[in-house]
Amino acid sequence: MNRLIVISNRVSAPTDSNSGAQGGLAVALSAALRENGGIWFGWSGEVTDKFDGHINFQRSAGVTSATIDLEAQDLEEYYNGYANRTLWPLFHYRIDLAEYEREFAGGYQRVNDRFADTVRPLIEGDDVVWIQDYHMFPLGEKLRERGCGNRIGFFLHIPWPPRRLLNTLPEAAELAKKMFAYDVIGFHTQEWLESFFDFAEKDLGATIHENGMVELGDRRVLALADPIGIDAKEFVEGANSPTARLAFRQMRDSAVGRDVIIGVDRLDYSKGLEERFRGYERFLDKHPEERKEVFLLQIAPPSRGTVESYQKIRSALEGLAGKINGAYADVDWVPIRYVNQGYPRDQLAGIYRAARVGLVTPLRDGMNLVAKEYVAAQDPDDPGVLVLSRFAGAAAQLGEGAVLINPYSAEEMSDAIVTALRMGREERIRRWRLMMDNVEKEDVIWWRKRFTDALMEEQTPAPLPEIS
Ligand code: GDG
Repeated sequence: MNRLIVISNRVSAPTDSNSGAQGGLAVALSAALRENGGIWFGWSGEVTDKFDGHINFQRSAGVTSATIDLEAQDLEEYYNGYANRTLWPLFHYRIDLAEYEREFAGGYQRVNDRFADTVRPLIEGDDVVWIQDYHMFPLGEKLRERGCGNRIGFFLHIPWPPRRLLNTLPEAAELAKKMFAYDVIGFHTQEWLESFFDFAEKDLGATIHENGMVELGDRRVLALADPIGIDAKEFVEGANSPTARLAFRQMRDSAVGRDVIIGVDRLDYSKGLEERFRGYERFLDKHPEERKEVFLLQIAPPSRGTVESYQKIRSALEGLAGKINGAYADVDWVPIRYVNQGYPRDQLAGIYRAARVGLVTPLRDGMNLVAKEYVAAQDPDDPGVLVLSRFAGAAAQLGEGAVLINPYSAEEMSDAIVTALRMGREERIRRWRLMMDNVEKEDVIWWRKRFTDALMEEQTPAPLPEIS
């Protein structure tokens, strides 16, 4: 069996202190590393005065991780800069927020060189390399330049934007050409895959073959749609754990008979939180009879707080929540409970289960795992309703069971909340079953296998089923 070398910006391999607290992606990749052997390589999270290429190896729970420290300037230009101020907004269709600075692009290349220099000697014989996400687009090419002839795959966890948007990036064509250094590239949905095909064909002159093979000059890459899932089994167990049961009871007690509408998102402008608050405000305005019967619990742990656009969205949301609460609250009721902190996974599962409505309304999202976690946490005999943005990758799999909305429309959001609150138990169970079947079948292990099978066996995966 081939060893697997996973490379990502941060390493979330299991450690003695985080076991049980890893997310689905980390669980799936750790399981693959345990089965195949290999290494998870990435940035340590630590800053050093002078980069020296030193690798810190650790082995825990059957997984070896290898990490490097980076310089403060690296992080400013590569991570806060190119990754989070250039690529993240652009790939989420926010060219108004995207910053195109040469030093960001330079720092991004430099850090990818540092990754390539340090990881290259660790790659042996027939190891298979799997690179994760937008921090590392050029890494495959840089490994090739250093003589790496191994199979290399790349998975993009965020959308691939339409070509007319991508072309606002000065080095768009160079960036896209780097995808041809890989053997297999994966996207969450058919839509992102087709956006890539479109760019490859129209802007690079590549040829797209029926089976997903894309040819540019003498390079060929297999491009596929491979939607990520959650560890459904583990999540269902978590939702039935003593911690989750306690969180469920406490939530229901504090709701005093009111329906809970839940939102859980990293505090990020792509998640559509402002639009969600405005949609909820519209609902309160149009349905006075529902006021005091419900409240919105929005959990939004801050992220990327050193980037200005994240500071802005944070203060905009504080203002908006304050305004809505000020306008509608009464002595015995507050319409929005807005919480800027994270909770342990099992506790979160109990809170999801206590909520009658899951509001997942990103303006654009590669997949969105919260939607799947909300579904997995429900009580099969009395499940809640998922209200889901049609612009989340998850809509392609959960669209038949969820109430789909356009998150830009406060009217649609308001109507969907009413539909969800008034939905009868039978209809809720019917819709939940449709979604849960998918969450269980296309879980994170399925996702990982679909990709690594293609990468290791050069096998083209079956096309995704069409969902009307
Ligand atoms: C990127 C893509 C894609 C959130 N609050 C708490 C908490 N979370 C966890 C959720 C979920 C994860 O964070 C968020 O995952 P998402 O998929 O929703 O979003 P991104 O972070 O933007 O992830 C996305 C994903 O990559 C995977 O490919 O789906 O489209 O943008 O697991 O549960 N976890 C805990 N406490 C919290 O308060 N424990």
